[in-house]
Amino acid sequence: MTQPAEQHIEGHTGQQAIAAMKAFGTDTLFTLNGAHIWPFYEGARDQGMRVVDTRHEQTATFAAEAYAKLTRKPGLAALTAGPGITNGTSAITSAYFNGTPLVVLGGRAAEERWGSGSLQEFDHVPVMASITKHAATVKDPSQGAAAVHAAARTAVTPHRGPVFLDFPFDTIFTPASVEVPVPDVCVGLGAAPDEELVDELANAVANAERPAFIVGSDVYWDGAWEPLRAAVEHLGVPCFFNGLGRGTLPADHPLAFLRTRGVLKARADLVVVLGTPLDFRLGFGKFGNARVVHVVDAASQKAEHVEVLTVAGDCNMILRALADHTGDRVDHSGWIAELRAAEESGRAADAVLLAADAAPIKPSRIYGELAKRLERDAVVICDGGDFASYAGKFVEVLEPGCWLDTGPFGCLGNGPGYAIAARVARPQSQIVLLLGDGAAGFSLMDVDSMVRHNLPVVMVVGNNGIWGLEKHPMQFIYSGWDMACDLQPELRYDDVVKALGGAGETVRNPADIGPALDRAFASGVPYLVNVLTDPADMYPRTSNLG
Ligand SMILES: Cc1ncc(C[n+]2csc(CCOP(=O)(O)OP(=O)(O)O)c2C)c(N)n1
Ligand SMILES: [Mg+2]
Repeated sequence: MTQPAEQHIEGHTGQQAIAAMKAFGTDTLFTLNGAHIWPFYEGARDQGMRVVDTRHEQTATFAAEAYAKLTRKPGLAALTAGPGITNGTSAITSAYFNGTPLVVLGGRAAEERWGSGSLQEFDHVPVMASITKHAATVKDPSQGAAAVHAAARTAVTPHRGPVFLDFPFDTIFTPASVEVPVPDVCVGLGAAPDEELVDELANAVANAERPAFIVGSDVYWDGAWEPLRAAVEHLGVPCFFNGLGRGTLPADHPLAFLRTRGVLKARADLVVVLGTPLDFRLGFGKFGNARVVHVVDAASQKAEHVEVLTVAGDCNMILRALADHTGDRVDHSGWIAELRAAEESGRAADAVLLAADAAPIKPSRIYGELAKRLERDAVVICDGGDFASYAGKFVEVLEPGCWLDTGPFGCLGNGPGYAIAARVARPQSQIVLLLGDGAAGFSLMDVDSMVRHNLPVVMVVGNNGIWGLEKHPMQFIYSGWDMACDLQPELRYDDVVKALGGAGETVRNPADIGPALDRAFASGVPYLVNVLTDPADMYPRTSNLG
């Protein structure tokens, strides 16, 4: 890397901090007001950075995380001292689990009077240390820009993640005259992989009878979708996806599979998991008798709970090497045909569910109606239990960066923040937010932020009147008993949105879902389609969450 250029900035330390972020291409700040952080706002004003203020710091921080997910630039949230920062904790933790590059700038009580009991005097750093790549307090005004520059660089360096810096009141308001570093490059910071291990991987794929890839978020973060396509087309490897891996190969590509994980587990002899942890979503890294190889974007991501060949390094470099493999290779066309046949029969079975005419409405029918209306670059966001799991089963993702789930931290309430950022980052695309009715309760107030900032989003609530993903398992495990699983039936979440300045409607009949979605897409405002669904419907879950 060459020496970064510099930009001279006069102003409060907080202004320097924002200038340093802007240099990374980050053009939006998500926040909720507090006097401790006003100089960040001065910086945003000076830098022409858009400021989107929300009604809860959790929403602001989730929005900043999703901005990163959608742009692959570092996301930026500014949170006021004390409760502003603690309110951001769940979203910062989500970013940590998701490997999302996020910079959170916090206010902090004055250093000069530390220990005397200033308002919101709280040492955030120990709280943040366990959920970030780095957490620190910036005490020297001359170091504000440099600290933020280093923070953003840490955030975007694989394995990516959140970084937290707080600025004491008497630092952030102190004028400073500094050179703000400008990064010359903020992608391609990944390490080169060990060539021998890459060769071993390439030979294993080429020589396997029935290999498969499971493609996760770090392939997306590394921007490696072209090398992925080249590698799997060259070696003939069927692909499965999770997280932001969805869409790295379009769901309609002949090597993309959505419905055949059962066949994968039963029949694959080699599973290469790329850029996602071997966690509960992937059977903790066990796929029947298949050999497992784990490709990670940094050595820190090596799994400790299983003994597998691990190849660490930039996904572009690893996948390009696979695409360039020259030795002999087994013909995988029979295996691909076997999976394709299973996929087609799964698709036929799904078609029945997607067209389900039952009343009360089956959630699958909502997805059937949605599928007919989604454009290739639609951004689909999930927030909920069973209703969101159906999205994972039925939504076909056709482009990179179009699928936002909460990830393995599984924090309900991510949806409205994610949707706000999606509309900011993709002004022309359809933005669809799928909400369980339980999930909707966490942050629906932030429809107000969508309205104030003119951010139209289509929201669909699968309203079954219960915390379904808890109620059904509780009923099963306790043989018919449950507690704390019920919500008010038929609540009018659409009326909440209307009260906040958006629009919406409630749907009770399957035939009315499609026309309601059409009105929602045409409305140009935050619009909530409140679909009353069957509380008896249970997602057919096979994975072990624990
Ligand atoms: C912040 C948070 N609190 C609690 C949970 C536990 N939890 C997971 S799924 C779920 C039920 C979600 O219900 P809803 O959003 O209505 O979706 P449904 O399962 O009914 O479709 C709950 C409570 C969680 N994941 N996150
Ligand atoms: Mg529910």
